[in-house]
Amino acid sequence: MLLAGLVWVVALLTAASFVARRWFPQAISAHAARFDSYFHVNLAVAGIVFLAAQFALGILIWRYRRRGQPARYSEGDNRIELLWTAATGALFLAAAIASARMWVDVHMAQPQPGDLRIELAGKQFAWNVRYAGPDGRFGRTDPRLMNDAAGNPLGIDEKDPAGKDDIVGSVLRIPAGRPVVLLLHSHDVIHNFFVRELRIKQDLVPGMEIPLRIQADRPGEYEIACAELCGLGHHQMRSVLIVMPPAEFDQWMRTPRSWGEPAR
Ligand SMILES: [Cu+2]
Repeated sequence: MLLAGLVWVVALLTAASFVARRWFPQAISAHAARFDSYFHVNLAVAGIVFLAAQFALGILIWRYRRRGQPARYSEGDNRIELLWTAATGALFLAAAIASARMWVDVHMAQPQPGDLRIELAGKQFAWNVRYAGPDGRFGRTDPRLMNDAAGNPLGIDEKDPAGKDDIVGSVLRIPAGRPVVLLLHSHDVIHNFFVRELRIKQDLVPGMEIPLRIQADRPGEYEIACAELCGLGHHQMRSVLIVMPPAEFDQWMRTPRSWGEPAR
C-alpha cells in the first residue's frame, strides 16, 4: 500500500511541476498564439494519459500485493491491446494533422500583392537586410559588386535607378500588424532564421529565394538567432527584429539617406 501511494504522489507532483512551468517567452503573432495552444493541448493530453497510467499502476500494485500465495502468470488480453494501440494511433494521427495545418499556414503562405517585401540575407556570420525604399522596387544586384568594406554587402548596382533608394542594414525592422514577406537568401552555407517570439524557424538555402510570410502584432525588440550550425562563428550570428508602430516605420523608411549609408 505504501508503494502504491508513493507512485501516486510522485505522479501528481510531476504533473503539478509541468502545469506550474511557464513554457515560452511572449507570443507576438497570431501564429505564435496558435502554436502555444497546440503545445498546451498536447501537454494536457499526454499529462492525462500519464496520470491515468500511474494511477492504474498504483491500483495493480495494491491489488496484487504479496499475500503469501504462489505467483500466477497472465497471458495478456488481445482486445485491450488492440484498443490501446488503436487509441494511441488515433491520437498521433490527430496531432499530426493539426500540426501539419499550422506548418502549412506559415511555410506555404503565398505572398499577396499588398505585402511589404524585405530581403534578408545570411552569410558567415552576419545578417543583411534590404528594403526596397519608398519606390517599393528592389534594385538590380550583381555578386561581383558585393563588397562589405565599401558598404555594399548585397552587391546592389548603383547604376540601376530602382536601387537608388534601397536601404541596407543589419537589423530587421517591420511594421506591427502588417503582413511582411521576408525573401530569405544565403550567400554561402545553410543558415536558419529563428525568432522565438514568432515561434518560427526557417532555413536559408544557398541558391534559393525562400519567401516567408510573417506578421508581428506587438511592437518591441526581439532576438534573431541563426539556428543552423553554420561554422566557427555561428554563435555570433545574431541580429534584432524591431517591430515598430506602422506610422513610425513609414517615417523611418522615408528618412533621406545617401547611397550606401548603412541603416540602423
Ligand atoms: Cu548561420
